[in-house]
Amino acid sequence: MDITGFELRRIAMPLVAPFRTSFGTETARDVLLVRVVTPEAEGWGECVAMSEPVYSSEYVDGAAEVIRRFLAPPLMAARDVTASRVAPLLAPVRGHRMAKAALEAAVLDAELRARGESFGAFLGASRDRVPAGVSVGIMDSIPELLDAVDGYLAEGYLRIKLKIEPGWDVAAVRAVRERFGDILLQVDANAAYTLADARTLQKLDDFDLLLIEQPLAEDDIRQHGELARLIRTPVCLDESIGSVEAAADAIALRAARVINIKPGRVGGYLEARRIHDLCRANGIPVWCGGMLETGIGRAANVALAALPGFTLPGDTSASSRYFARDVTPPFVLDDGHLRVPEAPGIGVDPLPDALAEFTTSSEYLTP
Ligand code: OSB
Ligand code: MG
Repeated sequence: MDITGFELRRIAMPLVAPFRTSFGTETARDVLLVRVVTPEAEGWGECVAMSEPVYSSEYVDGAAEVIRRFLAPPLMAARDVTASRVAPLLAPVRGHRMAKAALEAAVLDAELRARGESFGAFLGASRDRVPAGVSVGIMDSIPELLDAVDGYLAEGYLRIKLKIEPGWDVAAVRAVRERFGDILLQVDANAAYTLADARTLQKLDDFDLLLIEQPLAEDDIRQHGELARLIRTPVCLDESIGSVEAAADAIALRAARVINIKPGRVGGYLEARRIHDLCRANGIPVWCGGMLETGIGRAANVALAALPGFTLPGDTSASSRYFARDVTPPFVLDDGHLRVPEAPGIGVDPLPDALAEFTTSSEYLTP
């Protein structure tokens, strides 16, 4: 495919409730969408960078700028661009994986729409639906947390993930375990602890958690290995895994017994599949993380989560967990699961009215 142009569209999506993590509170999702135009088909990609560089070093304005100046031009100058050529063409630019992933996803969507193949079929999905977990933010009080978890369980979510930070950890986990009994339960610290907190984290051993996600800083892969020897709860890495090489290091250092795969964090769906394949060959379970995506990113994530190595429920919640109105037909929970789209490409089309309602800016890049 030759690329005619890229539309960069910014949308502002109000969240149904504030979402608090150890790095801050989100009340709206500020999203950069990429639409690639080619003579054969158009394709959509969602950039998962957040407004501020607090989950990782990327942020939305920076992603838009690096796409405009450094990433879109080489793709528009190249001939016969396919998704598999995007990462090699962009390799001279260091980092900026979320920006690169959005471009690769848009090109892959266009390529698959042009040949009538779905994301799931292309990636190697082995199921037509995936179990849904839900990520529950830090609350002002334990009663509020218990109400929130109660509501999600009543909706049918099959696994609960509690966000934790120093001061909101052992008591919150104990309260949820005591109230709801034998549910699938895990925690996510978003890098809020250090090895000096090992004694606190050991206290979580009593609660039969599926895993503790990213307790230590992004760069501390070796220290995660140390921590893993001090606690019984399996350590899962999120922020630390930016590539298949990082995943291989984490496995070799015994720093991760489980890996959270987010396509945006690792530079795209093709790298995400490589990490899945590596983990599967090494007996490391993986699950699909989330970044509060709209239906565009969610559609592709659900397809990825249907690969055979995704043996744990992901943060692939229904649209209603995030937004009163989504930009695609909403993803809904059915018996605790989301259906994998079967139509070509990501399998869903943005709704023009919804897109128009949330759009804050749009620009069209041409060669
Ligand atoms: O660490 O998994 C995370 C949301 C934004 C940034 C980082 C994370 C999260 C979540 C929510 O936990 C996942 C989701 O429901 O999309
Ligand atoms: Mg996480």
